[in-house]
Amino acid sequence: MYVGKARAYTNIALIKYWGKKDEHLIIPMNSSLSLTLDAFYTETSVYFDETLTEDIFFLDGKKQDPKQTAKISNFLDLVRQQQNLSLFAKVDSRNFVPTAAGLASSASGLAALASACSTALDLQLTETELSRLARRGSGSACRSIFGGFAEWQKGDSDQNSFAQPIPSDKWEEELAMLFVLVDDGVKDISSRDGMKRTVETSSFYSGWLENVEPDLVTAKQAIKEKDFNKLGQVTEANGLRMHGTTLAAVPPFTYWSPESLKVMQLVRAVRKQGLPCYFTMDAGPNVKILVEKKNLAALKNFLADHFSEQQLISAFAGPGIERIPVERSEEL
Ligand code: 2P0
Repeated sequence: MYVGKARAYTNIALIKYWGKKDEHLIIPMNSSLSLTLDAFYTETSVYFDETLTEDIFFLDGKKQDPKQTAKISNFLDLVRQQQNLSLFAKVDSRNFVPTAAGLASSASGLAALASACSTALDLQLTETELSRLARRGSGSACRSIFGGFAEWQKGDSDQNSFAQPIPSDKWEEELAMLFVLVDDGVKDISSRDGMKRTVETSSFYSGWLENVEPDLVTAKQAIKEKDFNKLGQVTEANGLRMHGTTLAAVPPFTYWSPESLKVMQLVRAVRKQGLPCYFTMDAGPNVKILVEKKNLAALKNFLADHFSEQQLISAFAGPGIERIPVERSEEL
């Protein structure tokens, strides 16, 4: 039996990944930039074992059906193929999120799985190689190999599409991200399907591509200069543009709910009062607000009139991938 275990933290993109050039290899249409957070993470153990007759996937202690297991199995197939290995595996994955808020992320999940496989099979991968491997499971997972700010350089092949840390002089330690949970339901359109439909049908997609590389340059400059407003403005604008592309898709769709719009308006209102903060959203209705740590309490106070304590979850910059020793009692 070969065993490995790892913990990976989720990341939120400030400059979004939206669209694939190669769906099989998961080569993106554009580069992206993210902040890895401490509040949400996944721990995954993998056991490759000769007694297994199929892959088995447990999520939070519950055995998953074949459809849910397929994404995991596809990733294991890739590892098996690369290593010339024929053993099936049991994957035991646990999402650590502060509430049952539908915030489980494929970024932390697939990054943890990639690292657990690498440990189990003693692959001795560099961080770059691990990022490339995680990318094949889920694009955004390649950024969760690193703590703090990371940039996924799109590249144009399996070899040169991976994330790397952005030097920041630890500026991220002064920042926070406040999650405003407005909905915990399962999303109608997965990000994978949403980005595919947008690339294939949205007449706004070319506008997205025109702007995203300049946005990335601005974001990196802001990090270098530790300019919070510059980083916030480009984060908010980039996120809005990503969501704009979905409105022109055929058929059109949106991840926004009325509550998401309410949060956006509140962010603008509090900003007008002199508290700098900026929102971003991903493939769902929850809103994330980038704010300086020193202003987090005031922001929460402002939002407390509109949302319950459980709906407001604070996150701070988190670490990169962590290997975890497997306890003997945990073995298969
Ligand atoms: C991001 N998202 O940059 C963007 C913004 C969602 C919106 O990466 O198909 O789960 O597995 O590569 O990584 C979510 O997409 O998609 C995502 P796949 P993934 O964070």
